[in-house]
Amino acid sequence: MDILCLGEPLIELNQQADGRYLSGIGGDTSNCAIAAARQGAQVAYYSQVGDDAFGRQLRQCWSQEGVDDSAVVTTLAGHTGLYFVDHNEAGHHFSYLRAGSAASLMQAESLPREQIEKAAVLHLSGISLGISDNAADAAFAAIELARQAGRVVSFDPNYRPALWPITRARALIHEAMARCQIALPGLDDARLLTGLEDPNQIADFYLRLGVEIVALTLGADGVLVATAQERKQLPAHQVVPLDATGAGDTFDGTFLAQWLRTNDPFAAAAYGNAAAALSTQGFGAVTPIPHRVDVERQLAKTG
Ligand code: KDG
Repeated sequence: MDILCLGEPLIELNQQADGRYLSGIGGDTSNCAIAAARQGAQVAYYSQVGDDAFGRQLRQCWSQEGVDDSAVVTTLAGHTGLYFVDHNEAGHHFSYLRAGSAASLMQAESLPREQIEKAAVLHLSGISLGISDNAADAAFAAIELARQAGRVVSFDPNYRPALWPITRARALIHEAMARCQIALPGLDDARLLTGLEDPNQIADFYLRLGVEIVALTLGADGVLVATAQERKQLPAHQVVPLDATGAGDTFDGTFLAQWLRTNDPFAAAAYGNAAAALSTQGFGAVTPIPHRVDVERQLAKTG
């Protein structure tokens, strides 16, 4: 197994230009898993879904995408979560119906220990730390298991203000990040969480926490990749975004898939940068995620 993603998947209702809502699936770590699978990586997902039509829809999608969901638990204790995406001049906006969801009830005791120990990379996000105390405990326990097995841990802060206050998010996200080797923050989140403005200072902040690779996505300014030895800023691909929902998750999944192939964080970031740009060209978190052939075509076109 190349990558195991852990987090909360959600059913997505994404508002179109005509006001109608298009149904799909989302959830940052599930988006990341699908993005990695579309590049040819072997990917598994861990979460909990409700014993309901939405839970079955998610499983169907993972199976179509080749994401191994054998460790995902179906529970009667909670429902599958749901979110709406609305769009205005400022970009996209999320509203959630997720309180008490199946995923928020996940427990450290039920983690798929064997899968965590076998996957080359464990990927998680700040959303799991924010949805409930027990999900946060489960996320920290998963990080510990991966570390003890000598695996790489990757983390995207994905700060969602609707879930929790910034002071609590800061404390937990920094604590988690200090246990990871790969940091995949977006600039807006990183600014809020670190209190720093300058991307280079933000990269230094995460390197000082102990992370080995930082890939800081900068939106229209591309991506800044930093290790202790080297750093580079890669320019953004020139696209007019239609819906940026899930672009960061696409970056995460495609970066990880390419990093595992090449062991080169700069090549992986160039690849993820192209994939994330392509993912903004359609509505929804998952449908527009590109496959390897599309990303390679985009890279060839832009040199
Ligand atoms: O990055 C996109 C995700 O945020 C979206 O799919 C929904 O996971 C989600 C969340 O909790 O915001």
